[in-house]
Amino acid sequence: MTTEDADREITRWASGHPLPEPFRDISEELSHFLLVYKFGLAEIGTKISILAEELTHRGRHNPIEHVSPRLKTTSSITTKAQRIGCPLTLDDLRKRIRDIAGIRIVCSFVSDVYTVADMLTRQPDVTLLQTKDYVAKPKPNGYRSLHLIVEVPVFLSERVVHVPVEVQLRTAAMDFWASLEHKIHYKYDPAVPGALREELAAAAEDAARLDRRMERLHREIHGPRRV
Ligand code: 0O2
Repeated sequence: MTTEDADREITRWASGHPLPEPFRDISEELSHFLLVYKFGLAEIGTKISILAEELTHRGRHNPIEHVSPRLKTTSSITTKAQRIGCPLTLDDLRKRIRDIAGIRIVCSFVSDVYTVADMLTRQPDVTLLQTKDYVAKPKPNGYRSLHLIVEVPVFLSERVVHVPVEVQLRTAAMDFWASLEHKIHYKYDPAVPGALREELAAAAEDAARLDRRMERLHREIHGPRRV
């Protein structure tokens, strides 16, 4: 979901569109709860745009291909809460579900994934809460991405809230694979046939090989990287 979609969702919830059962009586509170995550996303989105524009302006390699922010839908929040045994109260959701706001950053090369993660987490107002490095240690199905949970301060009219945002960093090849895998997974839910699973795992290896090759070519053309 993009931030424009998020705006629409928030308006929908605030205007009493049918919500999952536990949230029906608290739609106003819920829309405020979600608004804060939208602001957290905007903060991280701005930081990423600044990095990309500044690097381009300085004639340096811009490691960021594209960025897509998304806010979890209420039904996806509810499903996750039920799966992890989190009570459906806003306080519990706030504490236990830290990927309500998420932003995916697609980079050109594998080294860019780490460079951008480093540039972001070195900023003094960004607190790194968790790192899951599925690039160094891919999931058994072949999934690769660097996942960070970071917290940023959001300055409201009367208080400051610290908002967790899940940042997923990956290359274009990893993104291509993950998007196809997601569609296949969805189509065959719950069980992807074994042969297809194996082929997907092999395709993930092909994508990783392509990433290595492109990075090597890039270095040969431009010399050692200097972001
Ligand atoms: P959406 O639509 O992006 O919200 P969780 O699975 O969320 O309970 P955790 O520890 O938060 O547990 O998950 P993790 O490992 O950090 O990964 C969560 C997100 O990463 C997923 O979000 C996907 O976006 C992506 N992801 C993780 N594993 C895979 C995978 O095997 N294939 C693909 N295509 N994407 C993956 P959600 O919540 O599933 O969906």
